[in-house]
Amino acid sequence: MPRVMGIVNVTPDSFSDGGRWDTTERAVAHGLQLLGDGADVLDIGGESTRPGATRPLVAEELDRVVPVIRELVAAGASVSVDTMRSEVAEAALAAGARTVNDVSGGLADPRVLEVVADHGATYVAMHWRAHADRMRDFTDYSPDGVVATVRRELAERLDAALAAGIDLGRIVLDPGLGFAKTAEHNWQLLVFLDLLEPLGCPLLVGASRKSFLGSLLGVDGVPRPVDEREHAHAALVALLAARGVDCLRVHDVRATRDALAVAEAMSLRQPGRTSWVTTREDDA
Ligand code: PMM
Repeated sequence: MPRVMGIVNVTPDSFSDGGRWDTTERAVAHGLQLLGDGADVLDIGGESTRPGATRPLVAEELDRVVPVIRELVAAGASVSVDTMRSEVAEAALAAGARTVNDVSGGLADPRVLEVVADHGATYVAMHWRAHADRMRDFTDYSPDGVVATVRRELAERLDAALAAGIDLGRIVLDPGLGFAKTAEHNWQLLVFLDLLEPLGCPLLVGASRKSFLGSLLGVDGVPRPVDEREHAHAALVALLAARGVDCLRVHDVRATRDALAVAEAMSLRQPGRTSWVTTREDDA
């Protein structure tokens, strides 16, 4: 079953949960709650990547994430830092984070790759084309279409990560749902996710609360509000688990765990698996 990465956005302005966990105390409490709900990893971020968002100063981002990372590591969590900046990656790894989740795949600040390589950390490289204030201008995937183009552009980021000295076994790739993508692009990437498998890395998917779910569930062109998309997301989680996705980046860890329990119960009973054969006790 996929690993579950619980999201802790220490930001005032994330689209999904902006402002809810924007002090160290609140963010740590939320991280502990996600751990209790069954998160395998906590992803701590201090920059909103919501379409149209402006970037915080480096010092602001550091102030947001480093104290939270330190406390959650001390509490025994496996921590990832969601950053595109080498200074923040460096400080986060020094504070005990083990993974750098770089939504730009090394494009925003190529030095992130060297920092990750130097620390022997795990690297999540997401497909990305531009910062949040401009990404809506980069949704043209012609002539090859979104799946082939994302695959090619992710392969380039993989090559850059390997060239910087990051081990292949420590690289995770992510199609970057919602980042310079329309709703239709996101669905295409989900349907044809297997086409990214030949790149040879585990795949992470972040669909939680994203606007393509809001528009799917919307009525008369009015999207379903951000905090009412969880049932649809849970359905997607179960489908992705059945497809063998390696990691899911989610806000609601409990709902995700429930969906994974269903997926696992089904998969264990596939014909050919021994647990399909019931015992006397099972029948009782
Ligand atoms: N999405 C967001 C932020 N970070 N990281 C990865 N690897 N993949 C994603 O899809 C992703 C990400 C934006 O969502 P949020 O504002 O709810 O965190």
